[in-house]
Amino acid sequence: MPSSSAPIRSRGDSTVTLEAHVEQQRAAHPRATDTFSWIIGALSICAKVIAARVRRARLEDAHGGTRASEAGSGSGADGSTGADEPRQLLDVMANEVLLRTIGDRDGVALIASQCNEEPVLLRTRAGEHSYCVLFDPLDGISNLEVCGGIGTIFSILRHDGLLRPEDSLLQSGAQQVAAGYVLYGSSTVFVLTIGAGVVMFVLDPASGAFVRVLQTLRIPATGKSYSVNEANRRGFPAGFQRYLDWAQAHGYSSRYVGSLVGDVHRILLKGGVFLYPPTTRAPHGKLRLLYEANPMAMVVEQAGGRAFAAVGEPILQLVPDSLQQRTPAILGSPAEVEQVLRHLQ
Ligand code: P6P
Repeated sequence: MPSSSAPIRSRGDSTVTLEAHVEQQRAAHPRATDTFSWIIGALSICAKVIAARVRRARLEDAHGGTRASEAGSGSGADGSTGADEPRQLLDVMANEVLLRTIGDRDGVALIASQCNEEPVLLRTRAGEHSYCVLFDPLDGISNLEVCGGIGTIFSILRHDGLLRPEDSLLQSGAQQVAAGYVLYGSSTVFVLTIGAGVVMFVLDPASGAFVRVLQTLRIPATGKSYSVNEANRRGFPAGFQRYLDWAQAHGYSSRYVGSLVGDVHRILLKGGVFLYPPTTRAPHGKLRLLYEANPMAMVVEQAGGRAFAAVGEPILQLVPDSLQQRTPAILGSPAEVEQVLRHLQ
C-alpha cells in the first residue's frame, strides 16, 4: 500500500504509445509541428535499435568480439578508464544510428553529437519549422560491462536560420523545445518533456512500442539521498564539503551509479539531489552543458525540481560559449537543492 506521503502521479494508459501521445499533444501545443513529431518518432526508433544492440553487447562480445578482459585500456575522451572494443563499437553504432535516422528529415537543420567535435550541418535553408537536435548517444557507457544503466540523452532547439549554425546551437537551455532521455536498464525507459510536464514510457517487448506508464511525472519535493562521486570529495569547494557533513549528520543515504541517466532517473522517481561539483580534475565541472546538463535540467524542472550550476545560476539560464562547454550541476528535489545551495552561500 503506497505511503500517504507518496507523490500523487497520474497513471499512464497502457494503450497510449509514444507516437500517439505526441499526436495527442499536437492539438494543445502549436509548436509540435509535423517535423517535431517526426523527430520524436525518429528518436523512438533509434532507442529501440540501440536497446537491442546494448542487450546483445555481451553476447556478441562472447561470440567473437574482443573479450572485455583482454581489451586494451587507455583513457576515454571523458576521462573514463578506457573503452574496450565492444564499448567503442557500441558508441560508434549508437552515434551512427542517431545521425542517420534523425538527419533524414528536411526540417532538421543541424545535428550535434557529444561524440563529434563539430556539428553536422544538414540544411542551411531556414525552413519555418526547422530544428537542431543534440544528443549524447550512450552516456555512462563504462557501466555496460557491469550491466549498469546507460542512456541516450537528447535536446531539441529551434534552428534560427538567421544565425550562423553554431550560434543556433549555442542557445540557453531555457530555449529547448523538448528534451529527454532513454535509460537502457532493467527495462528500456523513454522520458520526454515538450515543455508541459514530464511523461514516462516503457518499451513493451511484446509489441515493440513505447507505452505511456506515467502521464505526469512529478519529482518528490524531498528525498534524504544525495548522489555524488565522493572519491572526489577532497577537491570539492568547501561549501559542498559542508553540505556532505550536514547530510551525513542528518541520516541521508548515498546512491551513485556513475551514469547521469541512471542517477537522475532514480532521483526523479524517489527524490534526492544529484551533484557534480567542480573538482581538481574538472574545475568547471564534468557534465557537458549542451548534451547532458541542459536536457536533464529541463526534465527535472518540468517535473517540479530545481537545477543549478552554482548559487544564483540556474543551468537553463546559462548562455553557452562553446559546444563542449562543461558545467557543475546540482539538480533534484526542490527542498534538497535548496539545502545544498544553503551550504554554498
Ligand atoms: P565520474 C559518464 O561518463 C558521465 O558523463 C555521466 O554519465 C556521469 O554522471 C559522470 O560522467 C560520472 O563521472 O567522474 O563520477 O565517473
